[in-house]
Amino acid sequence: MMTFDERLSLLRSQHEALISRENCPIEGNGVFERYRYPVLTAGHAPLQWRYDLDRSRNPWLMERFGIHAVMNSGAIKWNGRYLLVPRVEGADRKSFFAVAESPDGVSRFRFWPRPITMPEYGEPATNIYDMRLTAHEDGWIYGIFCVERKDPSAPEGDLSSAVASAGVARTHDFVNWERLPDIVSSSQQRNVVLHPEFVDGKYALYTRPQDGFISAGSGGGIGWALVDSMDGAVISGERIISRRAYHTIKESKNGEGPHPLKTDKGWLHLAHGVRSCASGLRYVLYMYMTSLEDPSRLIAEPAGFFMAPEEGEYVGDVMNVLFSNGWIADDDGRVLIYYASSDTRLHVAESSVERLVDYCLNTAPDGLRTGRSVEVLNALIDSNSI
Ligand code: BGC
Ligand code: BMA
Repeated sequence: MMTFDERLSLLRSQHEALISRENCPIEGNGVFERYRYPVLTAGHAPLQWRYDLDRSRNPWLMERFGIHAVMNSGAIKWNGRYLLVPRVEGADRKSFFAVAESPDGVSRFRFWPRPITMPEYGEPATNIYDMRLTAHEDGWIYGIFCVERKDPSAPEGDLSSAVASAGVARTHDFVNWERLPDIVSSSQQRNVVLHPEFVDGKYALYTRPQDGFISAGSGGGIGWALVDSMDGAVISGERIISRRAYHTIKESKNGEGPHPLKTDKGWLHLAHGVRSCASGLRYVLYMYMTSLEDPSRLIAEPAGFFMAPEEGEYVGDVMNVLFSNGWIADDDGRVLIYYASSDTRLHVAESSVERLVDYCLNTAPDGLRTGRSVEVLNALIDSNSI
């Protein structure tokens, strides 16, 4: 085994090489380009989070706090800085939030010195994850995230039933967070997202009603609800705007990703869709658009997935999963899409508002049966043979 000094210098040089690595785009399908390297991994966590660096207390320079994964991340461009607020998961399966910053949005992300200490609300959470960031026109930056607690009504011996609700916190600096009451809803809520603008003078939420902790049950899909205040938000009545359907990529569940982007053709949405198969739940990303006049009115939804796992993305802690809860629309029109693979690492893909709108408006919707898909394909072939 190496000496303490040798190990420390190796760890430092490997860490520095990882967090200062440049990234590069890979040509793709014309809709977006994936970047070669993940933007955040467990290895990006600062050494002082993982090791006691004192030689007398830790002569073997052992890891004292295991970081297992860095994934599903909120994203924002804030005062010209590219910030991510990912779900960082320890070896103990608890996740927490931390802030990482990059000069260009695609490489060299570095964590701020400490994780976010999120104030509790009510019964302390067992776990928190998947923050959606919204710079709202009321002047606050909100983070809405899933708060998970053990189901108090689970029978004795059932140690996995849980209750998911939406936690709310707001900040002006990403260090100090004011925790507001969890959103009150008659159903469990895991994927709640705050729309950036007032609608009819109210706060607008994308919701995802579900009957149980895992199963959507009678929950029809991504919902829309208006609430009077974020300080004690109560969801009373949701309208489903992106429905689940039989034999689609969102047969089992779906959920809004980050808040939608405003374009001159409508609101551009990124979401995840889930289906059940022999290898478990398969999570892919899809897109849809809603109207500028009424952000709850669907105007376009291309068939199938926008992004699905590829190659190494399939492998990780929870296989066959792509998940996104953060994107940044930059001043030059490019869109940086932060997506995690298999609950393990965080990647970036690049597109533009113009391209994503073209994708949504010019890709055929799902005809919901195989015969219609062949009609769409034949029409494309016909137009190419003229
Ligand atoms: C996990 C989440 C997962 C959820 C539903 C939670 O316990 O932390 O990653 O989405 O269960 O499977
Ligand atoms: C959950 C999500 C994510 C996770 C996914 C796959 O429903 O909220 O946290 O990425 O399952 O495990």
